[in-house]
Amino acid sequence: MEHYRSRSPISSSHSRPPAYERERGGRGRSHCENQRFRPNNQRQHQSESAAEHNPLNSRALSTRRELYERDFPVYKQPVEVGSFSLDSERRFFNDGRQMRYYVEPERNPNFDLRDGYKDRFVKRDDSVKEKLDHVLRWVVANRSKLNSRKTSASSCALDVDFVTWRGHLTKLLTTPYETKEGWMLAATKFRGTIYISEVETEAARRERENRTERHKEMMYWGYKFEQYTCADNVHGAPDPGGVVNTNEAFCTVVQTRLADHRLLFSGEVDCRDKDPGAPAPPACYVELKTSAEICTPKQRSNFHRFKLLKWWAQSFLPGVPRVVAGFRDHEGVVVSVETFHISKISQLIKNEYNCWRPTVCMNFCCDFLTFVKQTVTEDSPSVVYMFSWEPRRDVTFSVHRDSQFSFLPHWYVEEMTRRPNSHHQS
Ligand code: 0WD
Ligand code: CA
Repeated sequence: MEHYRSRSPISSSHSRPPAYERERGGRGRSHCENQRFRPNNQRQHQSESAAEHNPLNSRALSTRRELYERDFPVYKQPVEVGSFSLDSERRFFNDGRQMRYYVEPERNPNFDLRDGYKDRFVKRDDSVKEKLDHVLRWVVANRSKLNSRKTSASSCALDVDFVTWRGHLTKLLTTPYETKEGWMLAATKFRGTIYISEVETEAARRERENRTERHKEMMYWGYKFEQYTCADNVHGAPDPGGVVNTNEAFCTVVQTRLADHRLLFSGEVDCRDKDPGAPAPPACYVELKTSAEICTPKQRSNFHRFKLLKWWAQSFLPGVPRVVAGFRDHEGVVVSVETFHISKISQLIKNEYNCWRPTVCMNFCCDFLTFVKQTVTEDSPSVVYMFSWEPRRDVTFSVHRDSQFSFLPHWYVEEMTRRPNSHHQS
């Protein structure tokens, strides 16, 4: 099968820790300052392989890691352009009312994560597929912030190439290393912007419908840890006696650029630093995680190779600088708490044999988005290009017109088709 390669120049293959591009308009800036340290043989190999394939004829995209071992692509420092909240009944609010504040726990807190599972837990109905709806509601309410500044009369209604959830991008970043779960991503071009929304695979639906009682309870543990470490108010304290309701969410909306792809995406944020001197969002945000305690070298290695990959990808994308992890035993008791700085994770894993590399994740995502741009040519809200991937296969796509897969709601299409002036703001 053919594989697709980006036409972007492959400038060098040295590894360097991922960093955000801070300069404005830094697109043309060389990111090869350390070129003299670059191993030449790899560059040679990659240039040849890039020349062998004609991207314009590509119907599939390879996910083989070795194809993405090149220089780290430009990834601009993500900028928060807004936020929204979902309340206990999953209602949308164009504000930060669900923001929570991180309260640092003891190093060995003995939190009981099983507490309240039976009697103080309201679980979101995950058979309800919300698709991009909340993000689109935010776009409609904040349209003026996003309108193209240079060419207000251009065909591009929004000043971005892609709109999606952060979680979908996380899946793309981890794809070259994923061996178990495939994905389906639906893409629709509307007024020059491509919207990407996940579709649940058959395998994922079966998994969801056949979860064991133990698995369901363990899914609660992560939310319970949040309750032990978050306060609703800046001067407040956590309330472990309260109800855990997974309908509630605070989501950041960030804008950034990956190579020549302008991205707008939203991600759920667990909490923020409560210090008034903390940096502005997203740098003040804290991601909370739970994980099984690490007792053996094998467990440590698996933690580095699999868990830290997912944690890194999820937080690196929106520029969340740290993850606070609660390590729990088999009974769901948090025995220790540790902070991981996203910028230090690549150092932490560097001695791990055959481990993941941030540059592979970012280059694959970048090439996937290029592939999507080349494929998704028809600009119509009811046309869906379905990109599908299964482990050990290439990414392929199929086209669907006016099908069950169409995901841009009528209210969104109508609102965005109106002239900007006729838009009444609340
Ligand atoms: O319906 C779907 N297939 C999806 C819905 C897939 C992915 C996301 N979502 C929606 C949900 O409405 C959720 O509120 O996106 C929101 C979160 O978006 P995200 O930040 O892009 O998603 P992700 O990075 O995968 O997850 C962040 C957090 C999770 O925390 P952990 O620490 O476990 O990664 O969002 C929560 C969860 O707490 N979360 C969800 N909440 C409700 N429904 C879902 C979901 N399907 N997925 C993750
Ligand atoms: Ca979390």
